[in-house]
Amino acid sequence: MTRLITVGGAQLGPIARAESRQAVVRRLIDLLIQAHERRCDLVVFPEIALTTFFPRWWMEDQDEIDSFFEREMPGSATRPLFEEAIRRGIGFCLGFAELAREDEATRRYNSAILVDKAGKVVGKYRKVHLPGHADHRPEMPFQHLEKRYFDVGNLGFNTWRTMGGVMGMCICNDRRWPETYRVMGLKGVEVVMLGYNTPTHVPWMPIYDHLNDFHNHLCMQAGAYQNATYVVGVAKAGNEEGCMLLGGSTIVAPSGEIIAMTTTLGDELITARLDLDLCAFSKNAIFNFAQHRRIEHYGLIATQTAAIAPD
Ligand code: CDT
Repeated sequence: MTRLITVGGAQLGPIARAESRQAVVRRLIDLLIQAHERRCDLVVFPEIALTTFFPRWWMEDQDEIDSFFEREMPGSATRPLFEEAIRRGIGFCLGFAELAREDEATRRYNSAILVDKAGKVVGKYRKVHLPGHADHRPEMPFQHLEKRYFDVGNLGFNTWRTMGGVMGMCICNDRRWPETYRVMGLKGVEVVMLGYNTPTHVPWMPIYDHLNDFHNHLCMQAGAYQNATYVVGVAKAGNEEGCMLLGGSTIVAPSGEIIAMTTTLGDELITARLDLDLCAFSKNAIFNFAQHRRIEHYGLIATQTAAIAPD
């Protein structure tokens, strides 16, 4: 029997710094309702989907910083989203800034959760690759202070068997690293879900500005193809508080082909019907380890890797 699921990518336009959680959640619910009307089983929201992308500002007041973080999920502002999703029987993946208590210490993560059709949080991911800088750069038109505000994710790259498939998550900059997909690929992933906030201009490294769209799609298409998985990459897009954010949210098939893509820089839903058996086909044919990569090759690769490893 063919395993088919329908997924949505719910791109968000800009979120103003002053926009309330309640107003943002209403936008998310609107997109979720559209996704339900288009028969989605699951909808993917962007990275830090509940507030503006606050790491662009240097802040020193801890209360101000913490006002961008969620202490519980769902909390009072996000509960309506969970309730609407349960009512409609639709799962979702949501990126947010997480404030957690671990070993009696406060930690802050750039996180995403996977919520099943019954409203249960079945998976959590905390961003591993935190881009930008930790020092104050007031001369820049905007900053990217993820290294200042977040701890490095401590949950690894996992997969979850839920909603008819093997699901995985990563966040924004993670998508540029082949290991991200590889680790999930080795755990059988069939749908990688990720959100991003990607400035179209990086003030301290403008050399690749003109290639932003290309690199965005290049890494997701390569990750999908080489690991025989679908990838759903969803942007927060448009001019957010003077910082232009890339759009181009896409759904990529295991063939590496883009099968859906947004055409605006605003709130916009894309959908695609995924045939998860296509993943199984590629994993068992083109990328079949047992058939195509004999064990002595691992020894060779290990030797070469050891030879170039730094001291
Ligand atoms: N949010 C995020 O990870 N953005 C980065 C761009 C950072 S520019 C310093 C990305 O890789 O898209």
